[in-house]
Amino acid sequence: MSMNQLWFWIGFVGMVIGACIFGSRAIATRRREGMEFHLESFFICLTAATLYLTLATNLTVINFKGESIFLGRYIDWSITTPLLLIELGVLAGLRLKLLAGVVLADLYMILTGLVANLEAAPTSFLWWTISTGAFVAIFLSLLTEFTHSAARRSVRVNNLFKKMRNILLVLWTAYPIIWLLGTEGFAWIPTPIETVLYTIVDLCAKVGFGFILTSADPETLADAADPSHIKETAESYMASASQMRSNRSY
Ligand code: RET
Repeated sequence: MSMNQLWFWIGFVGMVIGACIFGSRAIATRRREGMEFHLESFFICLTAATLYLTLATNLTVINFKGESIFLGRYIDWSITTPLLLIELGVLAGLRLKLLAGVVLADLYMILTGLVANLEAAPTSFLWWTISTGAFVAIFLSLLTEFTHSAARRSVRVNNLFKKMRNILLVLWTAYPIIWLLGTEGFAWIPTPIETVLYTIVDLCAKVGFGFILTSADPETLADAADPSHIKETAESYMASASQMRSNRSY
């Protein structure tokens, strides 16, 4: 078994463990508000486990112009990264339209990242830059719109949001850096090491992130998930924005 394959199996087992933890938490909290966080974390790990299995068994490792492309990784990301952003959006009580915009930017980031992977240098660096542009837009929206919206929620929900936002920002930043260091970028690290790094960050961003989120105090999660709260947060945020506009002197 190659080092790549071994790490795909490790990724698979880690994600299955995550799915079991969050699945059982979702069942245990099924009659309580806030169970959606457990359920979403379960589906994130289930999706990743499934795609790691297809990578480990070579189904989604494709040969393109003589190079191995790990397509399964991109299929996984295009499903799980929107789900992770939706989790944060619900915590922040973000307006649905804004959340939809961020999810679209995220899909654009993953798809152009795949193109960067398929292309040869130097064009691949152009696509990396385009994909990183979308990443920067997401990064900034988390620090601005998400953060302003979360500031209108209860102190405990806001604190949980800030913790999860910071973890997400740090972990996600690792991806474009690994790409640059890896074989598709400057080739400073060999492909197997790149696979090890992606697998470790993936496990932290899905199992670790989900574990911290779903271990939060159940009252805070119930508060965060309350749909009337989310609506109120969005409305008060919009109202203050229009107030700011009418106060502005030209
Ligand atoms: C690529 C390469 C091109 C530039 C950028 C990338 C970003 C990828 C990211 C992936 C996040 C994945 C997560 C997975 C599961 O938990 C496509 C590597 C910006 C941010 C969080």
